[in-house]
Amino acid sequence: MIPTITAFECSPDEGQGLARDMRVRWALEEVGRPYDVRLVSMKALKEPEHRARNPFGSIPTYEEGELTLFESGAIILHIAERHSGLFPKDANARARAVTWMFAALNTVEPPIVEWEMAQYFEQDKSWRDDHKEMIETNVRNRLGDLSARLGVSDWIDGDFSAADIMMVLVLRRLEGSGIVEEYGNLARYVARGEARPAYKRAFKAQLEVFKAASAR
Ligand code: GTB
Repeated sequence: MIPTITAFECSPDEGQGLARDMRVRWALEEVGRPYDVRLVSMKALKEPEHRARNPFGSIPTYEEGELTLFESGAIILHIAERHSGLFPKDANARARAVTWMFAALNTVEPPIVEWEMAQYFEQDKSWRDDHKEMIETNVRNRLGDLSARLGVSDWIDGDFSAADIMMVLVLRRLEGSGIVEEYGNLARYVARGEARPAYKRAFKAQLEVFKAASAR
């Protein structure tokens, strides 16, 4: 059965792959699974039909037969558990990959999201610079620790896994800030992820959506 995912009808990032449907697209491309996409407008996100898929009115969601999932982490976990290629076979290595998925979502992403929010909503605030300094320190603390752990490895824990999809895309949210580039191994890690054929297919697919929306 071909799953259906949801994505923005017109993504605010103009197709740069920063919205979270990119995580699901990349995972499905890695495991070689075709998928359908239901595009949702910002208004439709908050309507009952979409809230039945995701009570918080967000993308991405994932529908496969009777099953409907939301939360990008849960969706990637589901895909990785049901198809080979995204989790190691060894049980302990698999548990570590899951740990790194949680680390990406619960430890690395929160200060990055705060940084992003500050870019959008705090530009006109008198306390903007002080807050920005604090947020950037928090982001650098996380990236410094991550960089130290990654070292010279290609991927975060052994072979490429679902954890790398999550971590690379979380780091991509800092694009344009120059912060990731301060950590050469993290910048190369992101580039390594972006060079994967599955990533490129996923990126192209979501960019096409934006191009089609702009042409209308
Ligand atoms: N924890 C959930 C998950 O991981 O799935 C978070 C889901 C979420 O926040 N989704 C966002 C959304 O639907 C899209 S990805 N927002 C609309 C809403 O809630 O009303 C966040 C996002 C949006 C846009 C950009 N961008 O333009 O750069 C980047 C990231």
